[in-house]
Amino acid sequence: MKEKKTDKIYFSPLDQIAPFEFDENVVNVFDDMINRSVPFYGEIVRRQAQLAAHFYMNNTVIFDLGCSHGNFGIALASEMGQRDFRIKAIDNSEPMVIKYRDRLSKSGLSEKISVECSDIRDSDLKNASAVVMNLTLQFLPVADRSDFIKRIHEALIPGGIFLITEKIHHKDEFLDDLEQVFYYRFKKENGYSELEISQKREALENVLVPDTLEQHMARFEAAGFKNIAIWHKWFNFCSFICVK
Ligand code: GEK
Repeated sequence: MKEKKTDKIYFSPLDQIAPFEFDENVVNVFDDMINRSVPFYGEIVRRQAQLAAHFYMNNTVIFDLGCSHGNFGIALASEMGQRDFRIKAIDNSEPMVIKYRDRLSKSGLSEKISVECSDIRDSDLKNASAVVMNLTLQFLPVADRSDFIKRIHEALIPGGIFLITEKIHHKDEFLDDLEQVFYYRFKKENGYSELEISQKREALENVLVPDTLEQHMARFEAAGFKNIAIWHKWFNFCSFICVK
């Protein structure tokens, strides 16, 4: 039976907390970490796979930017069944990419899904009927974000969709604090201790930099998206759909 690996990375007190990285330790416990840290993660990925399957056009590509070890790609493949499709998945963490390729070869999907190990900012984006970017824009330098969203808009065919999920912060300080309180409550309910929560928070400081909902909306509009909607929101997590 496959052993379920539990995230214990910040379980013991650490003398020094290094900036968070998607290294081998994280990759080994990634599914446990993301499911216990992102509310409705499974639901979000499943609905995005259904949306991407709905909008996919023959002879186009679906991009998964910051794909990690491929939960979206695997969900999309199951949604597509016998239909042909192409995904180009990109991540700059080598251990993530190795694990994703291993999953693909075990499930016979290597022809349909290609995985590139590179910075998404250096990637060649074009001919896309769907672009998915979950919990990844937040790791790019703030100064690069608007141009990158513009490139995504340019890469989409007319009628194509951009699906993005981000951790956000509220522009109102009082409500921002309230969202944090409920977020840490969620993590505690999922078995993380106060120490784990605070050490992880320190590791993510200046690494994961969230925007407000309004900043995201303004950026999507400036890039040229015509129809923009929030299709899922839970306190400080938000999933958008933008149609070109
Ligand atoms: C999921 N989307 O399972 N270029 C390429 N990859 C990057 C970059 C970059 N500049 N910056 C970060 N990454 C996935 C979850 S995780 C989110 C995404 C999280 C990659 C990084 O290596 C990691 O795999 C991913 O973006 C973010 O739906 O764990 O908080």
